[in-house]
Amino acid sequence: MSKAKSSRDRRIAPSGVARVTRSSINPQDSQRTKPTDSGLVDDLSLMSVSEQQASLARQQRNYHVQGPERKGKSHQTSSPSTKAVLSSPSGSSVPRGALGTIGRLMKLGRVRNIVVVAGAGISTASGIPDFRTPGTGLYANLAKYDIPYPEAIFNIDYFSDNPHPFFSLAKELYPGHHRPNYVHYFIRMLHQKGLLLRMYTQNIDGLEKLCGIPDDKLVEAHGSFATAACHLCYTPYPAEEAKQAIMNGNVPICTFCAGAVKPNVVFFGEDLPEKYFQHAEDFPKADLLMIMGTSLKIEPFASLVNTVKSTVPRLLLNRDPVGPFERRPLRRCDYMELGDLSDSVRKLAEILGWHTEIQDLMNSHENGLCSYTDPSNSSGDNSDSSETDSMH
Ligand code: CNA
Repeated sequence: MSKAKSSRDRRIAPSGVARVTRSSINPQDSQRTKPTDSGLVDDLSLMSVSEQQASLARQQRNYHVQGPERKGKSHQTSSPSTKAVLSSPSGSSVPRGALGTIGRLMKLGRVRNIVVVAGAGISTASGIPDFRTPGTGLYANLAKYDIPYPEAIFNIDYFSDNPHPFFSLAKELYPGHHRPNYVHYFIRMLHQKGLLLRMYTQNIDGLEKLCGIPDDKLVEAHGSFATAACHLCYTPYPAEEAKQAIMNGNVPICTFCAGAVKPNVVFFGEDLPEKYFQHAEDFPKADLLMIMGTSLKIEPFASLVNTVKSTVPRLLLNRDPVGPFERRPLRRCDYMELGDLSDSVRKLAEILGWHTEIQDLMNSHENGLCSYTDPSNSSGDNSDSSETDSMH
């Protein structure tokens, strides 16, 4: 396999905390549209008006904002009591904020090619710590691995000298101990609704495959435990044998060059899998980018989010603003919902009317019944593909 050079260097995060600056309604569109579609007018105008027009429209708007002002934290809260709600002239209220806007665009069929970009935060609800969350993240709990600095555990040169710290961590991360959570099943539902162009994940826990997202919809950008090879000469090694050795506290040794074998998880300084370069085709085609549970600190992955067209909505679902969402000005079509990811995803699912369907899918899949039938698929193929089932 040809491998391009990667640069998984840490990127210096820009300082400062960004607030969402949302554009508002286009008055001309508003006049053309029924009053009950006020939220919709607002949202669609975001796709077409310039910042100057939006600013003018803001001054002319008739709507009444209930609750706190729609700036800063009001976009970030997951508490219904402080959620901004717009009342239309007819008196009916529609959910506002990032999730309301994106949900309406999806319901209207304006979105057909969603690219999901994900990180360790989508798996914390499955009990797998992320890297950087203070207190619970792996970087805050590395004392037991006796390493000089946190990133050493994923540094290929350090591994060459001493593979034991990574193998200790690998014992915890190897797929098998954890189950996918609601967020994974939401992404699978995007696929089942025919909306998922591709999911790009940095995770190595295998939960995307385990929940039934098919291989051709998934790019595991930082590799996985599914295969193993010598870290020096790349000679493949049986993954199950590597796992057994690591679980028993041994170092699997390459039969060709006697180097240490490791699972094909991408370390700092290593090449990314060939599949990663599919991004050059996918991101220009995306009509919605969903960024979930990542600090966007690892390159080149982090910069992918800047390669969608500037008119394409980008939705960040995370605890805190990250990457381009830390900067001012934000893109006009940038949205973020800050807070617990499972809560945010569930709210979006409720707006879309998918919540029960996702729960049914999750329950049947997790109970091993696989009885869920995808309503969008008359052939009854429920995407519980053999590659997914084989991981159970
Ligand atoms: P990270 O740097 O730890 O960032 C995670 C982000 O998710 C942070 O911004 C958190 O605030 C946020 N977050 C965590 N939990 C939640 C939650 N419940 N709700 C909302 N936001 C939350 O991890 P990244 O993925 O950005 O870094 C990439 C690394 C992490 C990749 O190379 C992975 O291999 C590596 N990693 C993967 C796993 C896994 O596979 N599950 C676990 C730990 C680390």
